[in-house]
Amino acid sequence: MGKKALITGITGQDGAYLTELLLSKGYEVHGIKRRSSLFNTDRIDHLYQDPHELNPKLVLHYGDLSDSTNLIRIVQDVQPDEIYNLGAMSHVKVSFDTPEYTANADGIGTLRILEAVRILGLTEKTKIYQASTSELYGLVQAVPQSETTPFYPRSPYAVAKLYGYWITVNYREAYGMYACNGILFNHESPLRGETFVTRKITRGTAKIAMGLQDKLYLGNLDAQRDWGHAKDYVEAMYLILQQETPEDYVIATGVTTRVREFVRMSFAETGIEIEFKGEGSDEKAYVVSCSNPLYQLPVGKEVVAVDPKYFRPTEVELLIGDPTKSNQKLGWKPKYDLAGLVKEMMAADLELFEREKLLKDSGYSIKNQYE
Ligand code: NDP
Ligand code: GDR
Repeated sequence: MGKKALITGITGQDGAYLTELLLSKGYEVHGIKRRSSLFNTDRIDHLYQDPHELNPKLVLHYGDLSDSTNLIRIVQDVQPDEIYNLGAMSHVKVSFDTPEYTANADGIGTLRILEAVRILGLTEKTKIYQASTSELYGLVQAVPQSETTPFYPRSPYAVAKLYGYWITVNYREAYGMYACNGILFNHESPLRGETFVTRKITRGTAKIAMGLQDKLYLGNLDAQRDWGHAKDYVEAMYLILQQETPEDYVIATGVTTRVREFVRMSFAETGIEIEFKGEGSDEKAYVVSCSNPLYQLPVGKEVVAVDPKYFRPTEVELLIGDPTKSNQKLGWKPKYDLAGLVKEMMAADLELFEREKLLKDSGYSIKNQYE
């Protein structure tokens, strides 16, 4: 019989790619989705089967990481071989607005998963993957950051994830559970949430190039991130649970890039060259040339400006991961580089807004959604 996996956060970016991967490996996949007033399964709808079919390979359960009774019941029903705990309030800036909720879902939520497995007597059977993060490193202590670099979290999100990290280590040591942290650096894709910086940039760039948006407002353009592709990173999650012994791993590309450069690369995908001028809150980017006849903007047009409302009370300035351990022990290597990632994200967003452009060109008024 094939293995059973339970994924919290199945409706998110990573949940969708991981579900696709595990289904392709013959797993029966169970996912926990939250009740919401609108449909929230867009990212996995293409994988979903009619629940009335016999033995569906993908099963969704209503639930929430803040409800331990619900988690215990689901783990009891499913009896999973592997649990991937991806559910979280995952937006760093928003965690400053909702710190208590973030601690509950991201910190105590991890404890609830571990306890469910322990209470149900599944410690020998069920392996657990905890979605830990490079945000744990926070204020730079050393670079590149590896499994042994000290943590210094800089947001309520990162502090909640710090609890999740250590409670996972503690349950492994105290109860002999196969429970591991993947310390994943930023990973993006066309499925990335619209308010994270890369997707905000590729969406904004596509809309500006098509004449659907005037300008893109961003925060700290100097921040440096080690960006990979989510498709590569879910492979690592799977590998972490297939080892002889449970251990923690850094998953990263080892290359870091500034937000400003990500913006420049995105515009370049439309044939629009831009240049940045000014400093701090006064920095702006202007059009220098347009080589693609489809995307013509006036030379000198201001396309990017800084809005300090996107600054964070405490920022993580520099992340660059050292993936040596995962390269060597897991045999994991990313297939995408940053150029390939930007190309794929831009192509997807240009296609997404093609329909909107057609409507606009036909005289329909378009409602803009800004972040
Ligand atoms: P997303 O924000 O795309 O997805 C988060 C998922 O968690 C969604 O399915 C969301 O549901 C669900 N969720 C939120 N709150 C709760 C809750 N209280 N109970 C149950 N489910 C909840 O994140 P990603 O897919 O990008 O990231 C996956 C995990 O990896 C997260 O834990 C994140 O913190 C962590 N991580 C992400 C990195 C990245 O660069 N992407 C890097 C390192 C770690 P809904 O769809 O209803 O909102
Ligand atoms: P991050 O991702 O905080 O690293 O967390 P995000 O894309 O939100 O920010 C990256 C950097 O870009 C700067 N920035 C902006 N960010 C946003 N969202 N919006 C803006 O307008 C903007 N302008 C500049 C930020 O200040 C920051 O320095 C992500 C999440 O997926 C976490 O869940 C995960 O743990 C980490 O990555 C690794």
